[in-house]
Order: sequence, then structure tokens, then C-alpha cells
Amino acid sequence: MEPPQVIDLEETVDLFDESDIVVAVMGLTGVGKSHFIALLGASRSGCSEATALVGDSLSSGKLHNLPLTEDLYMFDVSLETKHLDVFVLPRRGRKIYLVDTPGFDDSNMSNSKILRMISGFLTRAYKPTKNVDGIVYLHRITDNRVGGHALKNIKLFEELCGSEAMEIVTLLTTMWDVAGSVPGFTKADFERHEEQLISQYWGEMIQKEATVRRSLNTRESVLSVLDHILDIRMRREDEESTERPALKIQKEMAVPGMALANTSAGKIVASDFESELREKRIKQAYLQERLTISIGSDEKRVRDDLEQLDIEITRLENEFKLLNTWTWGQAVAWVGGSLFSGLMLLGFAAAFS
Ligand SMILES: Nc1nc2c(ncn2[C@@H]2O[C@H](COP(=O)(O)OP(=O)(O)OP(=O)(O)O)[C@@H](O)[C@H]2O)c(=O)[nH]1
Ligand SMILES: [Mg+2]
Repeated sequence: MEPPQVIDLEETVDLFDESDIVVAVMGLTGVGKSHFIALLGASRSGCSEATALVGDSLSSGKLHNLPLTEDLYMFDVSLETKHLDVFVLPRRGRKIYLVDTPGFDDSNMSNSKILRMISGFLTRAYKPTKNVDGIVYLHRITDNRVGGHALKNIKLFEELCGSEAMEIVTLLTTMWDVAGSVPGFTKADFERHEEQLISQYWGEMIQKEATVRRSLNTRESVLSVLDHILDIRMRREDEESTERPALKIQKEMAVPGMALANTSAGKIVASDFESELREKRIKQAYLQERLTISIGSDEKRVRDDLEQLDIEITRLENEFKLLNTWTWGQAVAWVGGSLFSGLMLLGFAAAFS
């Protein structure tokens, strides 16, 4: 096999041909996105050392020993932070591109950065006859309680996709293989959790035709996810329909002047920012007050805390500003590549630095 190239995201999206299938893989951090892509066939035997960058999971997992029938190789997408990875898997005579996205986590700062990254990619992938064909959203079945953070992430995902695109969404639960082998986890517990996800948390997405699948940590179980996406795509082609459903964020970002912070998904991230900023400013005011009555070592401690807080507030403010100024225009500058100046592109890269 040809050694994989290192290319940038702009070129990567240009690589997608109209006949290619593009699948984005999303979910909270640590749910198994990179592992899922690796299970599909990534292997050091299929690519050079330099390109085996499928995340930490690869070095700790048992994936290297998987029997491979198809080649999957990977492009390292060189946005400055290198957070989006694109893989390609030939299947049923087509090329399936898998986009590994960074997982949202607890920090508002990185959620904003990740949303800019994902929306940038989706904006770029959105063309009249080309678009994302499938989105796989992963959830660990072992997380038997859907906490506030996970719940917010589900909402964010729903708002990113919108109800019209749910047909292309697969909700994939991972870690089913640990039932019985890890104390405290029985299959019955998992099944109860799955039922709860289906009836309660994923209910609306499923009503709008999202599909639910399980990863048994086997290649077969995850290949069925891709086959389902391929089936939908081929059915559409049989019907001679070239249109792909647009995701809500793609349509929203296409509205002239719309800032990412004002999109449905962006509003969720922005409102978290606002509350975090509010809390930090209250604490800042309190510490400033305390400084006026502090002496000696106490004064030094308060000063240090204030200094740290000022840094955090400035970082949050800058990130919040970026969310509010991130528009289609900026993304298109990134998209348009050759049509726009390199300066704009540098600006885009800087936005992720
Ligand atoms: N047993 C088992 N382990 C899994 C499964 N899915 C993921 N893992 C393990 O869970 C850990 C995290 O998986 P990753 O694929 O790195 O998670 P991720 O979603 O890519 O995480 P981020 O890149 O941080 O967003 C790794 O050690 C994987 O090997 C699964 O279905 N079964
Ligand atoms: Mg990963």
C-alpha cells in the first residue's frame, strides 16, 4: 500500500469525491471513537509507524491483532492542534472516509474550540451534491448513569444535527464486551441502561429515524454501522437523488452573518461560557474586596489567586469572542482556499491555536 500522506483538512475535504461516503464520528471524550475507527480495520500493519495516530486507545488496546481483510489508512489532518483525523476504508467498491473528532469534555474552553473545529469541517463538507453521509454518535454502555454533562452533550449533538438529518445518525453504544468479564457489570444492567437511553435520552432522535447499534468490540458489529450508512446512500442513489440532508448547523451557518454562538449548538456552549464567566467575575470581585483587608501572607495568597483568576477570565473572554465572531465567511475563507488569501487561512489556523 502507498504510505499515507500528511495533508491539511482543506485538501482532505477536497479529496472527497461525489461517490465517496463521508462519516463523522462524535461523542464525549473516551467513549471509543478512535477505537471504533481502529476496529474497522486500522492497523500498524496497514500503515507506517508514522501514521498510526489513532489516539491512546491504540497503544493500550488489543487492536493490532485484528485480522484485516481491507486496508484502512489514515491521514493526519494538520490543523495546528491536529485534532481532526481522517481515515479511509474501501468497502463495497466505495471509499468510506471516517472523520475522527475530538470528544467534548468538561471544559468550556475546549468545547468551544472543538465546536469551531467540527463546524468548520462540516461547513467545508457542505456542498450541493456532496455532504456528510453519516454521523456516528458513541456512548459507553458502562456509564450507567447519564449525568448532567452527558445529558448536555446529547442536547448539543441533537442541536448540531437537527431533526431533518436524523436519518443519517447512528447511536452506537460501546463496551458491551465487558459484560460478565468485569465485576459489577452484567448484560442485564446494560440492557436496562440501553432501554433507558432509547426511551428517555435518545427518544426524540430515534423518533426522527436515528438508528441504534451496539459495538461488541468486534469488527463485524461495527461494520454493520457502516453498511447501514452505505445502504441509505445507495438507496438514495437508486432513487436518483443527489441531495444529502443538511445538518442544522450547516444550514444555520449558511445564514449571512450568523455567528457560531448564535447557532442552536453554539448557544448551548455560549450559555455555559456565560455562566462560567459570571461565576469567575463574582469570585474576582470578592477577592478584590478581600485584598483591601488582607495583610502579610494572606495578602500574597489573595494576590496570587486573583492573578490566576484574571488569566482564566481573559482566556474565557477571548474564546467567547471567537465564538461570537466565527461566521460562515470565516469558514468559507478556509473552505475557499485558493480563492482567498493565505492570510485568511492563517487566521483560521490561529483561531485553533
Ligand atoms: N473493551 C472495550 N474497550 C473499549 C471499547 N471502546 C473503546 N474502548 C477503550 O476505551 C478507551 C478510550 O477509547 P478511545 O477510542 O481512545 O476514546 P475516544 O472517544 O477516541 O476518546 P477521545 O479521543 O479522548 O475523544 C481505550 O482504551 C479503548 O481501547 C469497547 O467497545 N470495548
Ligand atoms: Mg480519540
